[in-house]
Amino acid sequence: MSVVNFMAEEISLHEHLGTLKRKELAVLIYSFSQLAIDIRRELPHKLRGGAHQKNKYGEIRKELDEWTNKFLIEQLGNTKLVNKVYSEELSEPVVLNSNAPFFISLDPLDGSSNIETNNPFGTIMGIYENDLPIIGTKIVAAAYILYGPITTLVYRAGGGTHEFVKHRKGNEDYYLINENMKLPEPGRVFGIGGNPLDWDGKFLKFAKDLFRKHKLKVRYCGAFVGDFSQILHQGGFFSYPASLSLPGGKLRLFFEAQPMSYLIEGAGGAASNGRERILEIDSTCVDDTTPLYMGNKKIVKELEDVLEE
Ligand code: AFP
Repeated sequence: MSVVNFMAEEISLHEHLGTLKRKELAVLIYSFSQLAIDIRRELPHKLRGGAHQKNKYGEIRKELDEWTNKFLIEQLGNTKLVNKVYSEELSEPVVLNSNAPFFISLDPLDGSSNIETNNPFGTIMGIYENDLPIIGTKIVAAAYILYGPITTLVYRAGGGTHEFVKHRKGNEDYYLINENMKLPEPGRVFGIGGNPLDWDGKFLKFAKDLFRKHKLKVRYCGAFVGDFSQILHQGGFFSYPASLSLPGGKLRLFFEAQPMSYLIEGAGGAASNGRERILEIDSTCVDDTTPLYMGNKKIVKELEDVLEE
């Protein structure tokens, strides 16, 4: 991984995106980064918002979920680059501009159950040139924002996976901190969602081996973006597995798994549903969920072998 000292050699997101051949893609990702700055500003005012109705997955929506969803869709419409938006929060897609080049999958506030406890959460966006549902290998770009103690943005648009930080007061740009990221080998941490008593025996044994054999330490924050960031920086394994009560997993294929799998592959990692690469799942329903196993290639391969036995 090439680590850039941003004090000595500042490369802004704007400059970095300027190297993309597809200028419209650069504008869309940059607009997304700017919307996240507005979202971040709103967080203190809406943190205590009460629960409203349920989303299509039966989960309670927070005030901030609703606001972020509405804000992002309206503002993405203003870019005139987005044809249709599919959001985790909406039952139906929203057509913004039927002549525009991009189709978007959006998880407006990933990890919103962390709002109350003031733990990290984020926003995930997948960018496509074709309407959804579509096989993940056709994804054109993906980006996420992590609203942690600092705001970071990770994007990939065909090449490597890069990380930026919004670090200067009064300056509305982000600056490169990690270019062409590579998952460290061997990995150091793992996080697994769900209830071990609800896991298949083979997966439970595999999880114990992450301690016993691979000597990984547990890190789980309950927001995919936060857990993903730990694996991206420290290497290891993240999973929200198939379980007895949720054989199809919990995480959403198009809103969470596909964009993040594209990002981890860009950093030399792998992502699987236990049998096949996430990016090769041929789904016909945009609301599908999937078991998800991602991280260092060797560990993901080992997991697939264990589940196949
Ligand atoms: P919410 O957005 O409803 O909090 O769900 C977040 C999420 O989809 C993903 O970000 C986490 O990895 C996972 O769910 C956490 O689930 P648990 O609360 O069951 O650990």
